Amino acid sequence: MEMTFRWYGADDPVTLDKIRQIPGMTGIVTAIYDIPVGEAWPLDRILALKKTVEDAGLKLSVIESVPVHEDIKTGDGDRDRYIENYCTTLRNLAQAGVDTVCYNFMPVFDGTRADLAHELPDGSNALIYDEAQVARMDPAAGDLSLPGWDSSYTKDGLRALLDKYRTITEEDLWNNLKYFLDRVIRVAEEVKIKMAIHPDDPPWGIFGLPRIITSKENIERFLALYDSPYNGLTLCSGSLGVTRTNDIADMVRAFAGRIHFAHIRNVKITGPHSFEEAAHLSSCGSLDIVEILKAYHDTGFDGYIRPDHGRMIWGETGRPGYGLYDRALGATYINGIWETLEKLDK
Ligand code: DNO
Repeated sequence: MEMTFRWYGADDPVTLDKIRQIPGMTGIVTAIYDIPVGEAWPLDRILALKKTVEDAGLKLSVIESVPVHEDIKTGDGDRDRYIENYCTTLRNLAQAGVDTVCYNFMPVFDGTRADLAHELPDGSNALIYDEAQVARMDPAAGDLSLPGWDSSYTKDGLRALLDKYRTITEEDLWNNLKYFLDRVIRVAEEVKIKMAIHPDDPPWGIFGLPRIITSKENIERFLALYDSPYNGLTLCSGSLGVTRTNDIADMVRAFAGRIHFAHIRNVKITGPHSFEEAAHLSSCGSLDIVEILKAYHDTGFDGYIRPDHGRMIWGETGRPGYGLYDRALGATYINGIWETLEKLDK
């Protein structure tokens, strides 16, 4: 496996120089953030990003994410043009040496939380999802602040988009996903980019919007939509793991070969549809991180891995979930487990 860290670009208070000092850290996960969703990423912009990362002594390992335009998810409007642009982006990324791309197929909202800075008993702050709190939120009010969301919609634009989704069922979303995969994976195969869909976070419908990448069964269905190693997964333990019926270690074993990117995050389940994000250490949350890593190790995982969201600790401020300190602790914990598994194997 290759250890990586997410970096949000030149504005990220967590700089590449700091990331390089985390033991065992070699790869960067990032994106170009100022190109409107749906437009193709020019090769020179990608090469400039790669140079910035390499000048800092790191490798541009994964793009998270090349976002999918809503017309593709709703299956109307300009979807063919946006798919064409998506393919151009993949071709350009491949030319720059990128081999893994993460994306998601969540309607309108990406990872959704009730509170981005909930204070835990130890004084740290974490992202939490509380069913009752989310039920009181009005997405059309346009005041949602979410960890990984493109918030560039106007209020009217958002309302119109939410209206459009009223008639879109889960089956429609499956069909539109297949339409996308049939066109994009062909190109991914040609240019050798492993596509890695990120599961829905949380893995259930929110605000009346359908979500489909939510469970083992649905992931099996997803993989069968286009049966190719290039049609693969970002297996995010914290997204899927908030539902007790999702057994992450079992999925790692079942989907070996199709998982290209591993997100390691621990979560503490606090109710049927409620959870808090936790420190990576197994005993801090509901997931057995050693079991999960053992499953990756046993199945010969050789893709990219990254510590996922961290809490805000030691007075750090910055992008919720993406501070330096707790994620660096997470990386070190993962490296410790992995080193142990490697030695025990010999
Ligand atoms: C939030 C992240 C998501 C994720 C995308 C992948 O913190 O988990 O924004 O990067 O869904 O496309």
